[in-house]
Amino acid sequence: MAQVAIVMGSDSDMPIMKKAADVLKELGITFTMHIISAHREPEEFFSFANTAEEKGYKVIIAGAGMAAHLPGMCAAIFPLPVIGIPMHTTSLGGRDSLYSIVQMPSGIPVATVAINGGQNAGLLAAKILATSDETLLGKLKDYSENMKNAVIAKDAKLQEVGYEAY
Ligand code: RP5
Repeated sequence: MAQVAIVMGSDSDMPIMKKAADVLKELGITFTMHIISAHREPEEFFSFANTAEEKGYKVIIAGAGMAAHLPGMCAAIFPLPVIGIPMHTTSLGGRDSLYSIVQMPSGIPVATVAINGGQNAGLLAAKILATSDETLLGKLKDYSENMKNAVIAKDAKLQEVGYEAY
């Protein structure tokens, strides 16, 4: 039984959704990944959303672009947290996706990350699961520590070689 469902409106979203999957994999969180279009195949979408709770998912990560209704419609049906990832678009720079996902009506929240924010979506899902999982919480603390050390190492290199050689 997977903990997280990752869904996206099109295979063109995959490069961003893969970042969420990579984080979950790194942290040992089980997940499934599906291409499900709320617009192009509504029956398949409703079948997924209506059965997501009984399948045991604790969080859904949903990414979509343009008139991006997939995350909001997941949140309308699935009773647990939904994280939305707005895709960058060529016509409107992803503002269309962002506004579609973030401007949910009262009562139906979607935790919206940045445009193309696949990594943060994965981390946010992990943090939600870590509220009841001490081992996962420890892994998240290690993840943050590693990030901090990477920045410190970059600064040390800058000081050593100077900005022109960096
Ligand atoms: C949305 O339409 C998808 O999430 C995708 O971001 C966007 C464009 O889809 P394609 O035309 O690339 O399949 O449903």
